Amino acid sequence: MTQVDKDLHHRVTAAFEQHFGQQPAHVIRAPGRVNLIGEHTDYNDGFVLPCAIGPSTMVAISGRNDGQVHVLATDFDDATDLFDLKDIRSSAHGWANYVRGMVDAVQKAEFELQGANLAIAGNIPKGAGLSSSASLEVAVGQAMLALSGTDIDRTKLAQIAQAAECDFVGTKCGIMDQLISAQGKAGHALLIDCRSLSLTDAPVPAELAIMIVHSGVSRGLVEGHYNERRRQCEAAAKAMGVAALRDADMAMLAAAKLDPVTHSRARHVISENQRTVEAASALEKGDLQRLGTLMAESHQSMRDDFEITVPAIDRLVDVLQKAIGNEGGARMTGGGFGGACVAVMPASRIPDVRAAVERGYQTPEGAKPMIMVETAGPGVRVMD
Ligand code: GAF
Repeated sequence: MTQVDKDLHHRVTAAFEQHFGQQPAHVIRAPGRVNLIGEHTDYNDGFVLPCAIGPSTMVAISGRNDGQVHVLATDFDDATDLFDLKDIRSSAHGWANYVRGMVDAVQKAEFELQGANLAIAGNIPKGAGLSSSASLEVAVGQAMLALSGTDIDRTKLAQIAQAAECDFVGTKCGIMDQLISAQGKAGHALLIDCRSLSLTDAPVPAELAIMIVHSGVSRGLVEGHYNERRRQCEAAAKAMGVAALRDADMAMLAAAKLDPVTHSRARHVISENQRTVEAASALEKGDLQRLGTLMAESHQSMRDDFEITVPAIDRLVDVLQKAIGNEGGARMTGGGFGGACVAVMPASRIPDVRAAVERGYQTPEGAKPMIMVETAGPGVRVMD
């Protein structure tokens, strides 16, 4: 266990013991993720290339025999929640809906659950676009199932977590975040085909660094923008007569009579799918120059065609790209409208790229940005 994991494990178990006056039966860890390339392609049945990262959400759990679920959220000022397994309704507290929604979705998938005490603690920066919510859903689902001694296929667990977010929370997300949190593999990114849900290993060599820089612009309430993008993509697919934009190509797009905005949205997705598949092969060949070009094109497409970047993010990506040169690349990562950028480069370049970012970029509040250097880590697991 890394020191960071040990600290988080200690924090969640200590909070559990203090609040519930007993020891947890299990502690579950589910990681956040960074997506190297392939943005807003997942809900278009396309391709993504994420990896799980070190920061995670941990859930400590023990059983109850009254059918109730009691929850302590250590990262929300020790806020608590309580609900009955037989009557799960939406809560006025945003964080609680990820827990309620996941428990509800697990039951709707016909798994038998028992009541539980849960304590939650995490170290994924919030609002950074690094999937703190998906990791919470996956950790809660795995914890509830571990308690009832039920084994679950990890892809199935991710599908249930996606359903929780779409149906209970109301963000019509794709499968990427939940699937990589569930299926992540140490030392690897995964090329995910979001139609077949097949996972192809994309090894990240040890001499390659993944740097994540938080722009300092928090991704606030972005469901509205996100759901709108999804609707536009579905409208484009329908107009072209295909099941999903995964099935469209540039010739079909050129022939289709789409309004300019819908056209641009579709162009992003069609081109991003091609870039993602090619990026996986550039990574495999160690062709950092090509990978960098594809990441730059991805960012440009998110900025101009999909319109999900913000000026601070564009500035940060510019600083990163200039510092890295042709030895790798940088782009915004995640759903957009704020959050973090991801950069890939030889590990030897970390000190000078870090210095260039600290010199060349300030958050909108005038602070130094948060910089994390990550290695690809494993997916969800029951720690004890
Ligand atoms: C968010 C969503 F949750 C993912 O499903 C994905 O669409 C991503 O935005 C954009 O690629 O993280």
